[in-house]
Amino acid sequence: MRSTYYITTPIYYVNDVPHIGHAYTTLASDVIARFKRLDEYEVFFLTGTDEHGQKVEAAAKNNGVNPKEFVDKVSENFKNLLNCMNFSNDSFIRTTEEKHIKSCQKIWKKLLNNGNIYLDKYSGWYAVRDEAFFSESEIVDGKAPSGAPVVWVEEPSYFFNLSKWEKKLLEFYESNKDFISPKSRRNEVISFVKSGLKDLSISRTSFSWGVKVPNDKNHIMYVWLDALTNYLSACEYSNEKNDEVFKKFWPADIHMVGKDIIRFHAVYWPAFLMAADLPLPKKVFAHGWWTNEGNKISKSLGNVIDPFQLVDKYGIDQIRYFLLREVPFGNDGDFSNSQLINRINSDLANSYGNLFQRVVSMIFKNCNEKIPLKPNNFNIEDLTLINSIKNSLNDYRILIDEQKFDQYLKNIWVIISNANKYVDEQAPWALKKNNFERMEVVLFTLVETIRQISILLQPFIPDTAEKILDHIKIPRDQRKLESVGFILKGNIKISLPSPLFPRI
Ligand code: ME8
Repeated sequence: MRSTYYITTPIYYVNDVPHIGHAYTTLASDVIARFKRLDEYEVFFLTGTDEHGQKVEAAAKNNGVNPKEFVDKVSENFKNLLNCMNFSNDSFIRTTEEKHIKSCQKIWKKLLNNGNIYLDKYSGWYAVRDEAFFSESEIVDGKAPSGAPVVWVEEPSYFFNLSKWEKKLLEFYESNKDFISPKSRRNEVISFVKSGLKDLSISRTSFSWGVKVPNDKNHIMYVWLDALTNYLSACEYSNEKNDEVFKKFWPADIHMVGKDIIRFHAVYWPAFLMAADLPLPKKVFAHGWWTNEGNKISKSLGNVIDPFQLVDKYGIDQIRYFLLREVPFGNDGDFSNSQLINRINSDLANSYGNLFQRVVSMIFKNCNEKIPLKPNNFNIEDLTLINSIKNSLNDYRILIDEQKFDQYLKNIWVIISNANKYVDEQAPWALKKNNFERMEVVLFTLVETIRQISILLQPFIPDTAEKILDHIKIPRDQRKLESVGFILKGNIKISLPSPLFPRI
């Protein structure tokens, strides 16, 4: 049986249009999902929209429409982003869907029956922008630690007995060292939990845009309990008739999130799951934050980076490559147009694009428009190049499992650069005159290297990799990871290529 792999992105608030930060998280998840499919996993890749809560309700009001009308409209923008960035999600969940609402109510009942919920009264601070509660001691200069404005809230509320789970959480982190990644985030979460957990308010009564609490019509569920449950809803947690999908995919292999929401995913979520007797996800990865030319990206500063415009201007694969190559995943990154243009010109156009262009053109012009037949007289230089990926395939698997996307790409670009050097050193244009047979071996070696590189690049730059693999006529069923280990047979008719990445 094939192994399964369940990967999720956060579900995005529909109070706003999607920006580069949202595209980034889904892109990283998309690359992992695509890689796992290449490696023959049965993948379930989920994304979606978070449509309840005070923030969304307020945004609807500002737009003069009712919340349902508003969320229907704005969630479409997030769906459009999927196409725009060539994301390969298997499902898109919206928290206003019936099956999600059923799932929230199911987990609520489970928590209640297990004795983990009680009714009391909340009084404290609430930040609508963060959709989070804060105690007096957490307030900095009258604001939430994130800088979000807070309001004082006093209302009847159901509580989840989070404090009871403190020890169990710490034990869980201890025996699952990779649960929270990267390490710096893990330390941050552990010290937060060690500093003492307070019970968590999990219902609101002062507004109504949310999932109703079962058997108490005055309360709606706290939007984060509602939102986190999406990961269960999407794999059919509430389907009472058929639990096969749930059994197959839950627990998730990885929740990909930004560092702003690590606490919800690495503290509250595992506590809810433990309290509901459900298995825990295997990993939460919290990546860093993009700024725009040194400034925090925000609507009020008017510096939101629009992924639709970027793709339109530079191309999908160019943006996909840049975002994951430029900054080590996990670190913060600064978006700079000049850096983007540098990467496109140097890495994509001059290195990879040029390698493909010159090798395929030489073959077209000198070898009767055919990739030469596989030779059997490779020398040591040829073999070094041909085997450089083959012999390190497992390293690429590890890099994906550790979310080291930039390193993965760096490794491939070392091979691309070696291949370009090899062209210069072997000088096939000179061989053409005095050793035609050797020229064929050299060109074969190069096109074989391009084949392997392009197979490995499919998760990152799917359109371009496909163009190349189509161009050299690699059958669709020979583009899996394992196919890297094959070797071209050769004698393949090709056409003259057009440039893959126009210089900017
Ligand atoms: O928090 N840099 O939704 P959200 C990098 N609905 N990533 C960024 C970013 C930036 N500047 N800005 C946003 C929510 N992100 C909840 C999630 S999940 C059960 C509920 C990304 O619309 C990053 O992944 O505010 C961050 O965690 C997420 O968008 C927040 O999206």
